[in-house]
Amino acid sequence: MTAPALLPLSGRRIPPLNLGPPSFPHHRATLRLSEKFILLLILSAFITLCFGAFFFLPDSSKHKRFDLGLEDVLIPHVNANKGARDPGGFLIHGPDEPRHREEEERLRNKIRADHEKALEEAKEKLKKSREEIRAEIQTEKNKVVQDIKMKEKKPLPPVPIPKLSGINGGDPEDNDIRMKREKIKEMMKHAWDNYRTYGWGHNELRPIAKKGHSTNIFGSSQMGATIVDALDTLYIMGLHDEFRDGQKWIKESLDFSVNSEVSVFEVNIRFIGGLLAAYYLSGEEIFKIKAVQLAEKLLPAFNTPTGIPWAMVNLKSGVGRNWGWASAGSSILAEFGTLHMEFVHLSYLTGDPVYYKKVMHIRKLLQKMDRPNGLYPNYLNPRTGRWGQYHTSVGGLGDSFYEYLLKAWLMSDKTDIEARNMYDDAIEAIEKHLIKKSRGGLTFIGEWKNGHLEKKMGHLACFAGGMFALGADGSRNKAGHYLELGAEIARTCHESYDRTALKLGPESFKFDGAVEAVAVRQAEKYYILRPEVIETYWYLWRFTHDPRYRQWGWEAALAIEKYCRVSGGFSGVKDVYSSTPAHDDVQQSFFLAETLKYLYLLFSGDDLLPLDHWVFNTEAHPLPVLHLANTTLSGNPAVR
Ligand code: DMJ
Repeated sequence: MTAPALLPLSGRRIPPLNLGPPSFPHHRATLRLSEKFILLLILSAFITLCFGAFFFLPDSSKHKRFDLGLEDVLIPHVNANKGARDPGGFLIHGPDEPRHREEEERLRNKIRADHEKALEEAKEKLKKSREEIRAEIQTEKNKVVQDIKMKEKKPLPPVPIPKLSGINGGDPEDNDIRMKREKIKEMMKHAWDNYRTYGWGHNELRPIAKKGHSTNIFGSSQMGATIVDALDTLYIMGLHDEFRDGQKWIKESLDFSVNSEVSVFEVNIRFIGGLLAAYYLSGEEIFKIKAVQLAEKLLPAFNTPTGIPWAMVNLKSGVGRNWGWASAGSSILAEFGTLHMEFVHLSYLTGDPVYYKKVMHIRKLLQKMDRPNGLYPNYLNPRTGRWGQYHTSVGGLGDSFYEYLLKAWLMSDKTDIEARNMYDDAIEAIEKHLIKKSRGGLTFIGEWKNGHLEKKMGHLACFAGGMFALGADGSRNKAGHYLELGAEIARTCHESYDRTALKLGPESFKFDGAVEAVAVRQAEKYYILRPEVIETYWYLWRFTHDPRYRQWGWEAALAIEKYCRVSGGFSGVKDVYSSTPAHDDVQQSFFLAETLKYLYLLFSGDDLLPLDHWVFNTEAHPLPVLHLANTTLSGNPAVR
């Protein structure tokens, strides 16, 4: 059997005819037939291509027809310059034919550019891993679902406005106090105006570099954190032009559909809290709408096996996770335990119980858990529902969880007895195990780590002086004791300021032998414009009217003015024990939300934001007490 001649490796690929011996006529005939078939196939493909191109290419007559159709729909009156129509509806070219050519050219270029872009995107896609592509698809799917949901959304139900008293006023009678209050307002203007000039739309400001700044808690997007955080301070100070400027930005530019991973806690206390407070103070619907839009974006963070939310959530994809540094993959007590006030208000305003249910679920779960020595550890694993490291603190990682138990009770017009009981139990355990007196007679709150008390108190823990005073009324027959405890904490924190060169407090201070209320490690000597000490002075002032609190507050204001003020705003300092401090070049958003607000309130009359009508969230955003008559969660159409 002779094999047919091999095809050449290059050149013409069609074999010569009559290749094989006559004994294989059938084979040769088959070969010829298939060759013809291939030729036919190529020819027909070519014709199809030409035919397709004829329809596909941006042919001018086709465009004219397409143009005509759209024009009929969108522009009912034919523009005289565009040429007349013949009775059949086709354009008769008039004097502006060159313009049509230009238009065709523009369209052709656009199609070319679109194709190139699509090609580039396809190339980029091919570089990505399977996982990345899958995540992108999921993100797109989520977006579609979200968009459909938003479209289906009914308008928010009308609800009764809780009693709002004291949103203006507080003018002090005393001249000296009035002058001090004016000075604080001027500081606020300096902080705001510089942010307006150099950082507008960014989350925070670098007052020395004079540009925008951000940290990972706000994700990768610029969401104007300072604008949202500062709004209610502007409002109560009567800075209405600035307030309106912020409102305009929020309406036009604040967008939560961003691919950005944010801290659920920080976004809740600063953004949702700030928007809700701005809504209640001004009555402007836009703030309520934005607060609800954002809250919806946070809800996927609760999709964990236990319902304890992740610390972070991607606003676009809804994917959540925890901080890498947290013990055993845990969520943080002060983060998942500081949602209650805002979420109850969201349910109140929307008539949708989903928010309320989320935070009540957290509470129920915590109630069921064993607590070592009656203390709540700072770490809880959202997958297993087990505590992480046994570390309890009233400063960072724990602080506002206790604050929100007390404030949940206050905000409910003292009807949420369960929250009050949890607060009382927690504070009793804290007092027993964490609160001590130093040799020099200073009361401090230490940190409990695996059965050992670390005699160190953070600046953050100084807020507890105010909390103890606020919770005194309604405690288990120990009102005097808690007011006194609050005053002692205020004194200790004041000492931590007074024992520095700048009269500003360090981030954290020790009680160790001869060391009392002083930072030891270099890394703990900074002051980043934090509010907690001034917050405590204000609460103590409201409850006692002891002039020392105004005096201490004024000392702090002067020190901030002297050492933190720069031409581009206010900056933190790196070492409060050095008389020539280096600046950290960050103007934190909480400086405008909290530090300056508490100072302003300290030099205002008690009729401004009275505490029996307003409860301040942990970022100093005032939310009204939901008085019994108004506390329907289903939305009551009676008022508004
Ligand atoms: C603020 O964002 C809040 O007060 C929070 O509860 C913890 N501390 C910062 C300011 O120090």
